[in-house]
Amino acid sequence: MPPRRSVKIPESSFAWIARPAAYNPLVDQAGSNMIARTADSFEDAQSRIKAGEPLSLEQGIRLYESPDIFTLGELANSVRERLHGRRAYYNVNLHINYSNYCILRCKFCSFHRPYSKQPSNGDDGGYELSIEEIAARARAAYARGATEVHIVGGLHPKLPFSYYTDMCRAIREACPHLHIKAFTAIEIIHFTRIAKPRLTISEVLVRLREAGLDSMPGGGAEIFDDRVHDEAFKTKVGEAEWFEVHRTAHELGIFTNATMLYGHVETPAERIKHLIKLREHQEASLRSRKAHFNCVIPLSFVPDGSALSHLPGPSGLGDLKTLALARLMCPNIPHIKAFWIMQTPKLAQVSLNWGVDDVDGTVVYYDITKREGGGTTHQELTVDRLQRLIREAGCTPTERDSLYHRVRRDDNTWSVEGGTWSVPYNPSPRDTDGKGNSRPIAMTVSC
Ligand code: V47
Repeated sequence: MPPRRSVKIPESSFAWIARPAAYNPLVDQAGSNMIARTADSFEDAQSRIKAGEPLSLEQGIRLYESPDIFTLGELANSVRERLHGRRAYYNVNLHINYSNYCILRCKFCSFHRPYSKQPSNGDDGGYELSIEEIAARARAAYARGATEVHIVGGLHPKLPFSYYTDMCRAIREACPHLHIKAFTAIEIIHFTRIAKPRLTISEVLVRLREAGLDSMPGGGAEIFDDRVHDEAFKTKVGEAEWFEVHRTAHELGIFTNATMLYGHVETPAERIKHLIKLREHQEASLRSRKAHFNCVIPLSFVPDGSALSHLPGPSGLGDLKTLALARLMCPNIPHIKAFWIMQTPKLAQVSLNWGVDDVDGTVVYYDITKREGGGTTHQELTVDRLQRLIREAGCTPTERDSLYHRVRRDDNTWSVEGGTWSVPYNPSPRDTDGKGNSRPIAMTVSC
């Protein structure tokens, strides 16, 4: 193993928006002879990272392929520390998946169910939640101190656009300060088509915002590549539409996130190209739009139950390298999130020293993948457990809201730093560990 080298980056090089005008990361094509042609690109990459300059495709590939994994981790960590010091973010949230009926058949997805005209009584594993049920779940989470509800679902063939606006309105009414982060770009395109009369992306977003939508999650991006698209999610709208939705949202001042689903049929070069496309979009948004991406979330493919279940999925080292590359390739996107539901709490914890600064949140219920929680939808990390994972990694647990403002908790109220209101809540019930120490009752994930 090569010796560990320490990488020091001056505090002042917070240059994550800067980029030389002549730089074009897509000029080079990924290919087998590229690594040989760029023997010195690893060293070049290090100096570019130190200078806060963006990396090329070939430099990204070189870093990914390098056996010097310690230097890769240290480089990614140096960027993370330049942006966030030793802070590691989490939030108190609730995920709601409103329906698993979907008109698409993405091969990586084990969540979707075909819709049948006959009432199924749930025998087909399909479901759709009523607005009342969704509002009740949001209300209960809000009463326990959640600051965010994250809502996504399948592309339902029958529900009208009003279902989605009514959903936002009902939550907004029941929970005035709960941040509603909802609907992937793919769902937004679906809404433009089901609305009667049809609406533009901008019209859909404006109506959702009027109904209470605050920001959008980053799902549905998968891998921006035609070959991968045709092989793994052919019927889904492609990269152009995904970016059009996010561009429109940013123009309207709606902040969004961006994902990358890795570890299925794509190559490392295709991952790095995906990250470069996110960086370029971000650059345009930072330059001329009202909002931008807040974070990149590399999602580790969970093969179980999908049409690609014969694939092994990413290894632990593959997870770490991909998270580190996300940090290094996208220095202009403030946060890199490891979603513990997919990377596992253990790996999310380790990744906090590999470029990651955010581990998402308490989640509570999650139906899209089921790795944790014994195969059930109840997949929850308590705040105590999130904080412990973060502290053990040598970081300072920092509760954030959905837009990365710090959240303050005093007695039984929470407020956002600099905000003008505070929200009362009742923390989750606690029991004792038999030695008189209190502990939260819900604890389904061991780590
Ligand atoms: O769009 C589907 C992916 C996404 C699988 O924005 C899978 O803060 C792994 O986007 N294995 C939904 N991934 C999740 C998502 C997300 C999660 C957490 C935070 C945020 C955020 C966004 O999950 C889907 C798809 O890309 N996905 N199936 C699977 N088998």
